[in-house]
Amino acid sequence: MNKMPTDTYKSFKEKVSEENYKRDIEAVSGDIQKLKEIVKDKLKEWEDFNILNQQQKNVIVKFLDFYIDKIVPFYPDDKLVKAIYLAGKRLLTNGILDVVILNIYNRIKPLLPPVESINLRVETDLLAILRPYTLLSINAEKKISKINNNLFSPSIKPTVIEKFKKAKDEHINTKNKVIRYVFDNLESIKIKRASRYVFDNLESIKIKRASECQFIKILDEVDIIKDMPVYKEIVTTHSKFHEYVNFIILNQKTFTSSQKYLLVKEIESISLKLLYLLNELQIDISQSTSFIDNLTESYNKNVFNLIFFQEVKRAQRYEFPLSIMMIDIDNFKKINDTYGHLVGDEVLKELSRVIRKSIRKTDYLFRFGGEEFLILLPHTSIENAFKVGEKIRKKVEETIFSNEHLKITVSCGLSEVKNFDNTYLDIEEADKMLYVSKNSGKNRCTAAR
Ligand code: GH3
Ligand code: MG
Ligand code: MG
Repeated sequence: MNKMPTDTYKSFKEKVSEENYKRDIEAVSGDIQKLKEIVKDKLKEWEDFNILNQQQKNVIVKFLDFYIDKIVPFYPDDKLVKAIYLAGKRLLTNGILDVVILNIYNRIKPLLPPVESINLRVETDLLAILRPYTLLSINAEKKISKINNNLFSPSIKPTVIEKFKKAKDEHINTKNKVIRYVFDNLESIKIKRASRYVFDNLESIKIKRASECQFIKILDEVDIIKDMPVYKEIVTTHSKFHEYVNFIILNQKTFTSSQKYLLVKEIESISLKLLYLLNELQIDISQSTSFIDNLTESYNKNVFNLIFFQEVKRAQRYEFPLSIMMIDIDNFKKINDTYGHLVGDEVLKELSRVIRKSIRKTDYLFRFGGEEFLILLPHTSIENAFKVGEKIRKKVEETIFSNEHLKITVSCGLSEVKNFDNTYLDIEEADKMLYVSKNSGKNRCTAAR
């Protein structure tokens, strides 16, 4: 999938040849150097610039400096187009609103030398810079998932896409609630926008920690994202959003209306960044779904060796324990035979959810065989892994599965990685322990000690 805005430059290249462009640039090269200085000075007077936080200001200054100096004088080739696109992405991830960029552009435009080809070029660049923002729009987003679905096989599961959508809706809803809360009874365009959503009552805005937020809880149901760098960034950005909101709730009475306006801008920009990152995450997922078991959304066997190897090396190097747990459903054949495979599948799906809730974010859940799971527990001794196993076993025992209200039990076998030169032995050991559990009555955990 090509997100690069090369198409944007097509009409520019049709209108302006490289030769002519070079000639024009040469004629005004002094003006362009001067432009850099003028912009730097004028920037400080612009209202849209001054409402940005320090980090955002730095990003803009650096960008303009780089842009005028290193990008504008050259005829755009693929490398330049990519650089411009990445710059746009950077502005977006820093939560700088597209209106701010447009306003700055509108102020730079009259400062440019009055040469048609250069003006056309800068205009084309603006479109390229705004491309990542366009990708954010809902329609484009739908298109992205569709394209990804066709490109990568197996594709993102519809349930994962649903979860993302749910998480986004949840966040947008909260954000709009907060904005309404900030404005309280002030007339504003923002309120009109926000009122498209249903608000139960404004009092429902409470101090909430980010980790308690439904947004994160929904995302946490997607096992595969926790190792992705973008996910970590989402968690950080989301925490920032909550810190901000809590600050607003605590100080609401003291804000003046112009302060409120700035607060809303800030909230909008953090939100924008969050939505953008979610989009990125969705793309990352679609590219790695071949490692994911479609039914249970846990890792599949393909990726086990890779992760296991890495974790074993880490455990050996930093000398921390690493445990393996095998889980197998007891008498699962009977469930399939009695209620059919679809019900069996549902049980598998729910079981993986139950397991995931009982393990750490740093643990790995693999679907190892049909109804057999393997959990890798870094930083966990066999004693502690046994406790986790018991926790899972009891939770499964208490859970009612599927619409058929089924009860199931599981057996576990555990081992700790000891044979660093031949770790296969340790997996085999866990398997043996599972066998012991099965042979001594099932619904139990056995650890190799
Ligand atoms: P035990 O307690 O000894 O484990 O008995 P069991 O019936 O669970 O026996 P076993 O582990 O040998 O059986 C595995 C069964 O799991 C066979 C098959 O019917 C079922 N199974 C395997 N993969 C799937 C799947 O993807 N979906 C469904 N519905 N069933 C599966
Ligand atoms: Mg079984
Ligand atoms: Mg089995």
